[in-house]
Amino acid sequence: MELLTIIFAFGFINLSFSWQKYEKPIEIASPNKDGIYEFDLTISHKLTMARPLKYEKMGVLDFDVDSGDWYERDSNQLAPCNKTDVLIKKNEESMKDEILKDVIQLDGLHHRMITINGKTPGDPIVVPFGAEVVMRVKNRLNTEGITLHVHGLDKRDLWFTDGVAHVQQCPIAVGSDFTYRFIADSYGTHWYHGHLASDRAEGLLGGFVVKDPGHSVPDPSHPEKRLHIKRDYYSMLQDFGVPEGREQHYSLKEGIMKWVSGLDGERKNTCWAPTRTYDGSNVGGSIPMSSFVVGDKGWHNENDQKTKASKLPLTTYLIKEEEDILVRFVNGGVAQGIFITLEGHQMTVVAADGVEVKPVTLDGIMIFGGERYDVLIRGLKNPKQKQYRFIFETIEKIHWNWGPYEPFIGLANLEYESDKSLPEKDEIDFKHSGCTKEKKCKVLNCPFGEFAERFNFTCMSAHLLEYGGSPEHGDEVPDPEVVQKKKLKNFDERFINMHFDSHVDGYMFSKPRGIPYYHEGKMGEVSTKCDPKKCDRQKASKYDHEHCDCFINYKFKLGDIVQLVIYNMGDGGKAGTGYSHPFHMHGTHFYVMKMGYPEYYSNGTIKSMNRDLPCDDITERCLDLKWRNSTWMNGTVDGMQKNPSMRDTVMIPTGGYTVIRFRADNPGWWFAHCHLMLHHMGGTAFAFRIGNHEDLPVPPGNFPHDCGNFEDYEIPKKRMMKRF
Ligand SMILES: [Cu+2]
Repeated sequence: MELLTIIFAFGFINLSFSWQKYEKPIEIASPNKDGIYEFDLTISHKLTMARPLKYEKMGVLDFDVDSGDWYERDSNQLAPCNKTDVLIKKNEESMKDEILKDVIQLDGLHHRMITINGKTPGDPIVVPFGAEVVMRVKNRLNTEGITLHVHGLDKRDLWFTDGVAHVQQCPIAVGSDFTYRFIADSYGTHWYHGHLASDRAEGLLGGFVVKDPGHSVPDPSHPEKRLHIKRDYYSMLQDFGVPEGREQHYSLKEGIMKWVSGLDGERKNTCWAPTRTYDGSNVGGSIPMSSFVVGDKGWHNENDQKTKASKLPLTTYLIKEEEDILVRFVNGGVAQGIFITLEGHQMTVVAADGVEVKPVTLDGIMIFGGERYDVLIRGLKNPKQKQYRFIFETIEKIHWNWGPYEPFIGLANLEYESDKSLPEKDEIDFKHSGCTKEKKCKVLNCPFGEFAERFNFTCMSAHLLEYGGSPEHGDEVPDPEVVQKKKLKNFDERFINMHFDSHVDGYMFSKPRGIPYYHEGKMGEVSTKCDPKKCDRQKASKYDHEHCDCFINYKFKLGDIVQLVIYNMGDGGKAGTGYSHPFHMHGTHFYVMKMGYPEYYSNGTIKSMNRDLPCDDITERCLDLKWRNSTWMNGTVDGMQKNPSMRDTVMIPTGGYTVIRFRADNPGWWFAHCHLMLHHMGGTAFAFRIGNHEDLPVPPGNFPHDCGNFEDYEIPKKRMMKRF
């Protein structure tokens, strides 16, 4: 009986431990007898760095770096105060794994996290293409409503299963269950996460991969050949903040973000200030970090990572000499762009946001919130050390006061399984000494055009990635009509300004109080209309929540080719500030046609906004711009990628723009937003509807219709009388 309960609780995910020394490659799940892939996801709070004891108590753990021992605090409330550290186990590997099996490490400190079946991140869900998937979400939190969105699936004809709170469904109430049933309709590396406020920052996230048993990737050294990868790893990356998710939001809202002291971790007594990236614009550095978390492991002490990495319980991927492994990187974090390098190895990107690209071999990759890169790593013939380190850096480079700034770092291990005895090394090449003036290192996806001359790196813009067909996908090529450079029919061209923090076109998105689908024709009852007569978009909107918070929504005609020019220019910090925004669209993949950058000074910082759009006075808000060169209108922009990659998330460079295209062929109510959590929560978001109301797939009859207001009512006379 007990065994049955356990199997039921975990659905068809393989039973696996939370804490394990080595990462396990992903495995395709098994369907039930009807061929359906079912997953039960019980969502509850759980403490990190603790293990369950009897009677629902937790044994609170600490890890001692120098001895490599794990200690447990005495859980007896009546025990003397000084008796807090009990050595639970010496460094004996097998016993340690057993004791730690239920532990969530994260940054090695004690946090209460939202967990999925007792883990965060949740176990990767891996299903074949076209699988019918059921995710039964059981909200067992005490006070919070939640939803789940699978980031990367198009949810074709199933818009109401996409999980955006208040746009597609009501939040799942405390104590309730909600079943998502859908088709795995996009190949590749994806993830699921909560889509209500800060829930994803507090642990509500996990992997989602669509791959077939015969999955293969292109062989970078033989273009005609395909590789079948044995060890296929999922790697969720997070910038784990010192303050928890909701605190980050309230601190911004309340204007207390300049924490000076009183925080956890090594930066406790340092005066923290915002930071800038290589081009002088802001980066996600508005929140002090405790640790990068890779999978479920990180470490809160940056100095320990710099000096004694081999002693730390870090995420470790195994590789053999000359073995090809795949690492599927996902930036599931809240704010930071992450610069990934790997000591002694190059990385070949074979897919972006799950879609195969022509392989590109690189020395570094920058990955932003919501993005995914599948990276092929070839084991060395003669490794010189046991562990090589993945180095994860923030892209912070300049202090707010324009002085130099050292990026925050985190690590994971690539460990050789070798017959030779290889030395362990704690000297890590944080300076990237392999990159020199003469032989600069190539980095994909900078949020700026190029590194300044003094850096030994060069940038490859994300729009230069090319679509790569693959046999298992039927070797399809990009929809030739959509990507043409010519005056197009049924072509819908929009210009959207996402420059100022938390805004879209001068408004701030506020969610409706009812589900739009059920309020067709009377949205005014449950939402605030965006009205340029009420909201002074040119000036006041930044702080005018009364008039500028509204339900921003765009309508696209079913079947049209849509081109969005999302630009990031104008006042709101002027040149040299502003944010590069990772822009994510639900319901459709899009082609990345072009990225335009600003002009830079020779020191790399922004000199002036890109000139393709007429934002010449940076004290202006530069709303409602169109191409300076009118011959670029209606589909003929110069410099577009001919064989563009297909993404669902893309960076909008500060001072520049990104052109994307898609065919509006998936009718539904959808959502698009900046994937920086604070920008999303602040209002850099819009809803959009593809098709007319009548074109939309109708949700099942018992789909919860509304989460709207309960209006006042009159107490019937009779009942009032009874009181006397
Ligand atoms: Cu943003």
